[in-house]
Amino acid sequence: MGMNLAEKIIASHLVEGRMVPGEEIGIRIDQTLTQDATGTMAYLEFEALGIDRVRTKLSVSYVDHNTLQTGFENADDHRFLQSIAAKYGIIFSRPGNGICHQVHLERFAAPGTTLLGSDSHTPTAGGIGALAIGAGGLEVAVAMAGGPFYFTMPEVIRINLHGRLSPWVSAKDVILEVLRILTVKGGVGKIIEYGGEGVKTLSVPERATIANMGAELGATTSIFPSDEVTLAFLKAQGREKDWVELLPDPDARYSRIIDIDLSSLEPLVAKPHMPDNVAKVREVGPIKVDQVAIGSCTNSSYIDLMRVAAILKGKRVHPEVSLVISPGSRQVFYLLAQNGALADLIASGARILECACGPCIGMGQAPPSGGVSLRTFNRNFRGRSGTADALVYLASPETAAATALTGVLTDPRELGEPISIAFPERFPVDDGLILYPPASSEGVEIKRGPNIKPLPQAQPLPEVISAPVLLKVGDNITTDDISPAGAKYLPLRSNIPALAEHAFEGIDPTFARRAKEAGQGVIVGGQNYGQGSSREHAALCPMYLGIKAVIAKSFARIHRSNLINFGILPLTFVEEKDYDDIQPGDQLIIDLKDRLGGEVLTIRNATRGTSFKVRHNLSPRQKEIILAGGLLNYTKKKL
Ligand code: MIC
Ligand code: SF4
Repeated sequence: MGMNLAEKIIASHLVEGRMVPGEEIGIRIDQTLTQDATGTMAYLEFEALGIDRVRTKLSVSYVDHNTLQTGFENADDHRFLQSIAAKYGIIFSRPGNGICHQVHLERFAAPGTTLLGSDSHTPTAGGIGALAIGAGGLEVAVAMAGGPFYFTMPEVIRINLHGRLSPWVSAKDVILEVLRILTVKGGVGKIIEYGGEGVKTLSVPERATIANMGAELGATTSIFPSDEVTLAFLKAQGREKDWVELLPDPDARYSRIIDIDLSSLEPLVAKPHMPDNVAKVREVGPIKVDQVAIGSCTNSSYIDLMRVAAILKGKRVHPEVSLVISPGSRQVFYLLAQNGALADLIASGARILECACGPCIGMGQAPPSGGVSLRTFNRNFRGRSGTADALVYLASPETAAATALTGVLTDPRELGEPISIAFPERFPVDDGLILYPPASSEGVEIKRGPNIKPLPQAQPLPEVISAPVLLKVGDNITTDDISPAGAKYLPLRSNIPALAEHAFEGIDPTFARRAKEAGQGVIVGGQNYGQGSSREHAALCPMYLGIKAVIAKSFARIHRSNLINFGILPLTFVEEKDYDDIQPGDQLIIDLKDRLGGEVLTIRNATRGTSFKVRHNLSPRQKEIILAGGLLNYTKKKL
C-alpha cells in the first residue's frame, strides 16, 4: 500500500510503535529549535537531564520573543541562553536575527527531516517538506538528549489545492479558508497534508504561511511536498544540498480529502476573538481600524513585505492608523533596505520595528482601549495584544496594507492593478548573527542572572486526590488564559514562583491566592482546553500552585502532554453532561489506589453526594510518567 508524505517521514524515523492512527509512536528527531520565552525552561530541563552535549544533528536556540529590555530580566535570559548554547553544542541565533520560524525556514529546515520545536508554530517548516512539530520545552530537551519524541499517530487529511490564486488574494486567505472549514478544533489528532496542482503555484514562504497556521487548527502538523519550487528556494538560500524530492505515493490513503479551488477564494478576515471566526472582507464592511500590524512568523517573508511596500509606495498611512511593521528576519530586512523598499515603507509613515515577534506576543504596540487592530498574525485571542478590550482581526498583508491607507477595513482588490513581485534568485546570505558552538565546552561558563530560578519539581500523585474545584471554565480556553503573554509576564518565564501569581489572572484574579490557600486543587474545563501555545508554563504554574488534575471535555494536544509531563492528570468526561453538574468549590475525591490500572475512573463529588465517570486515555508510557512525578524524573531513570 502506498504512503502519504507524513507516513513516509514517520516511517523513516520510527523507533517505537505502529503507524496506526490513535496509537502512540516514538520518532527520532533530527533537528530541534527553541525560542527564548520557552527556551530558558527547556535548557534548565536539559541541564537537569545531566547530558554533556546535544545528541541531535542540529539544535538551534533563537532569541525573538522577549526582545524588549525594559529591565534586566530579558537581557539576563539572553545571556544565559547564549552561554548555555555554547556549553552544550547548540547553535545560537542572536537577538536581531529574526523570528525563529522564519529564520529556520531560510537557513536550516530541510525536506524529509524531523524537527521538534518548543513553540506551537514549529510546523511552519512543513512548508519546505519537513515533519515539524511543536511541543513543550521538556520534550524538546529530551529530544536534544537523544530520546525519541512520543505522540499519538495522527490521521492524515489531504487538502487538494486546485487552480491558482486571483490577484490580491494570498496564502493567508487559503489558511483562513481552511480554518473556516475545519475550525480551531478541526485539526486535533490530525496532520494536514497539502497536494494538488495548485501547490506548484505557491512559493515556499507562501506554503509556510499555510503550514504555520495549521497550529490554529490544533493540528499535529501540516506538510507540503518537496518539489522544484522547494529546490529553487533552497538554491536561492545557497542550500541546494539539503534538497530531496518528497512526494506522496499515487495510491496514498487519507482519512479525509478536502478540495479547495484557489481561484474561487477572495480576501478573508478572522474576526475577534478566534482565528476560525472567518468572514469575507467585503462582507464585514468598512469598519474603522486604529492599528495595523504587519509581521509575525505567519506573514513577514520577503514576498509579504515587498507586496506591502509596493502598495504603500508613494502613498501615506491614514492619519488615524498606527502602522507597525516587523520584518521576519534580518535577511528580509536587509533585502528591503538594499532594494529601496524600506525607504518606501518609511516614506509612507510606517513605524518599523525590529525583526522579532513584537506585538504578536504583546511585547509592545498594544492597541488603544476598545480599539480595532488588524494584524497579519495568527492569533487574535482576547487580551493577547496587551489591551483587554481591543478587537483584533487577522488578515493578509495585502488587506492590511490597503486598510492602513484608508483607515477602514478594505478589500485589497479595490487597489486596482495587481502588483507582481519577483522571487529573488539568490538571497543575500549572511549568517553573522548565528553563532556556532565551540568544538569543546571546556571552560565555557553558564551565566545565570537573578531571574533564572531553579526548576520547580513535580511531585508524584497522591493515592487519593481530595481537592476542591478551584476554577470552572468554558470551551476553547487558551494557554494565554492560563499563563498570560505580554510585556509584563514574559520576563518571568524563567521564574515560575513569580509567574504563577498571574495564572488565570484574566479569568479570575483570585485564582493564585485561592489555590495556595487550598494547597491542592482541580480545574474543570470544556472542549479544546489549553489550545494555542506550547508554553509549558501553562502546566508548570498550575502545578506549582498545587493543581493535581484537570477534568475537561477535550484537550489540545501540546497542553495535554505538558500536563502529563508535569504530573497533572488530564481527565475527560465520559458523559459530557456531567460537566454541568459540577460547581466551583465542590470537593472531588479521585481514588488512584489502582495506579491508573483501569481506563475509566469514578470521581466522587463529596459536596453534592454524586459520582461521575472520567477517562484518562493515558498510554502505558504516560502512566509511568505521571506516576513517576513527571517526565523529568521518568527520563532520568531511563537515561
Ligand atoms: C505564541 O505564539 O503564543 C508563542 C509565544 O510563540 C508560544 C510560545 C510561548 O508561549 O513562548 C507558542 O505558540 O508556542
Ligand atoms: Fe512569535 Fe507570534 Fe509566531 Fe508565536 S505566533 S512565534 S509570538 S511571531
